[in-house]
Amino acid sequence: MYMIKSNLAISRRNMIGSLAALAGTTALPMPAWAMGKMGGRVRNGMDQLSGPDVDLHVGSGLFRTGSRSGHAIAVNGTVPGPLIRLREGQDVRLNVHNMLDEDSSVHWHGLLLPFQFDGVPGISFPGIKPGERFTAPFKVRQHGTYWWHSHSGLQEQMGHYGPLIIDPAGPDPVQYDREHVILLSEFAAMHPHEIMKKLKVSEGYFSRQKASATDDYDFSGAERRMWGRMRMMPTDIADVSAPTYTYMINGHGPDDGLELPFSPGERVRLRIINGSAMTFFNIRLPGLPMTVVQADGQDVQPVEVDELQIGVAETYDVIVQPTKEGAFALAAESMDRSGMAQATLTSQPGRQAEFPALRDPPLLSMTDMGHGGMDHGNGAHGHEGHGAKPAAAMDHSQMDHGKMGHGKMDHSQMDHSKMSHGAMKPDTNLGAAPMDNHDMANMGGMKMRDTSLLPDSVKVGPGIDMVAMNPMDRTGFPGLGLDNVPHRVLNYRMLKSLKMDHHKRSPDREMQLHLTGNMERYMWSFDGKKMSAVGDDPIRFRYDERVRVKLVNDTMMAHPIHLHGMFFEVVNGQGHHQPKKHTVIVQPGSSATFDVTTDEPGDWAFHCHLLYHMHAGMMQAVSIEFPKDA
Ligand SMILES: [Cu+2]
Repeated sequence: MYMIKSNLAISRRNMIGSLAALAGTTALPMPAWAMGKMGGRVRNGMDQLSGPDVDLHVGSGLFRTGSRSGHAIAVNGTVPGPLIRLREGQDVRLNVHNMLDEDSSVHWHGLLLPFQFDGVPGISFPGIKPGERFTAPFKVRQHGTYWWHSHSGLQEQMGHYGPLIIDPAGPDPVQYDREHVILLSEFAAMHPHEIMKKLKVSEGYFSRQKASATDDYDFSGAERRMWGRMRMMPTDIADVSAPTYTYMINGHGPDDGLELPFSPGERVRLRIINGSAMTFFNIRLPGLPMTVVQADGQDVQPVEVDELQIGVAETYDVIVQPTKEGAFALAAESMDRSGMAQATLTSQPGRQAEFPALRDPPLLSMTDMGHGGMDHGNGAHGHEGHGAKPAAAMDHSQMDHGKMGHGKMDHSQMDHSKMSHGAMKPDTNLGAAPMDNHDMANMGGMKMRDTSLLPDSVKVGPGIDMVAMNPMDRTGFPGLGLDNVPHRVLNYRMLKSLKMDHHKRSPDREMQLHLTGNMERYMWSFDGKKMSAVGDDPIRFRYDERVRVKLVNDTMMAHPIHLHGMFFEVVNGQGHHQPKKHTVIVQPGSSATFDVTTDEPGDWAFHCHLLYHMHAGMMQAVSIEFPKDA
């Protein structure tokens, strides 16, 4: 009944019904939230829904965790909304009822389905008006750990998200005795529009970890002056952090003392979902190694680590096996280390774990500014060391200028040992092409913004305040601050798909996309063009092309880039075992490359999953043509 072709024939009008009509077909008494009367308290945590018909009622209410409370959007009365549990091969009808007084939507993150059910207003459907219902009927074609969330405005920040798990049709390749869903998110008492406004006023508004004359960071005066002249902060890791956010697991802040039971000897599967708006988390359970078995819902060859960093919108399934009675801390530290989401994995109810203290905030390095290819005299680990001093450690005596795009220059006469990095300065004349001279005497070559390095596809304007001079592939990088911890940490190059794919084609063509921004003005874009400017001009693919996409990050922030509707394979050196993902972190000042087979026709969203970056314009539409015989 829900064949793909017949789905495509369903008009939008048919999918949107009224709530009155729905109420008439329902024999069961409806809870208050299902009748739009939810004005009261939102419950922390979530229920579970299964079966051929799943109903989500989007409402609002007052949410509280710890000492923070405020307005939230709840689905079926809870934050997060219900866990939707499906089985591979089943037919399902996902019904979304909008009880808000504004438009809403649900995007099924990571799900393969016809594009018109993908739930992105303005790209794949018009959005759900207040009082209306939207139905997505489709056949479930996959298994794994996923999630769902609003794609309307900033609703996701307010609680409009929940987990989605699909059990395999056959035997699960992962053996486990018990599972827990770990849905990470943040709660802010401040309204997200207020947060957005403040970010626009000053990008560093929420950063309480700025380097200042009186802080405790181990910077020399020269280093401080360098960062000051560049008008950049080495501690500028997260746009919004703990002073504004309470980090949560399954809707519970640290004060709630969330407990997850286990019995000694059990293999416990943790389905970790980063459903936050803006926060990368470092996940560890001190004393318990984690075996990663799934990434973004796709089975991978088991790999044992002690810590992993999860970007916004990514998922990881891990197995832990505590052998004795006890309590283990599940510590989800925000990447900037301003706060932590917490739960205790415990064999005895009421027994809480000791949580590790927050570690020192990581520092950005020259590599994060896109100077990755420059050998700074310490070739062994370059500048991947974020705990290291960012500037004083620079020794340009070994610099390879051939890699810096200054190939024709004669550096033989230059005395690099005299180069003062205090003289580095960004090009502040943002409107003009700044490649005026190569006078190394005044350090023209060390510009932060050499737009001559950009391809013609990038629109040069005030939306770009930095160009990565030599963006390296950093898929082997474990994440900011985790490159020098004394234990095993996951990185993308360790991910290998469980099954070998012999049918992988080599790319028919390659394209490059630049992740661009102006930190100070909080402008974010792809190729220097905001979504509003490119909405009518999507990235076009023919049906079933094989495309290699190189993402170049011309900013100092890590961006989790998400493609709707299909999986891509991260080009990570694993050949026929390249991992499939729906979201890839592109590290600051570096690149990441994926291959994609464009076999899901329709219009899809492609965007940074940092909510305020997407909202500011770091988004594109991808249009895949329909096959001729459809
Ligand atoms: Cu971003």
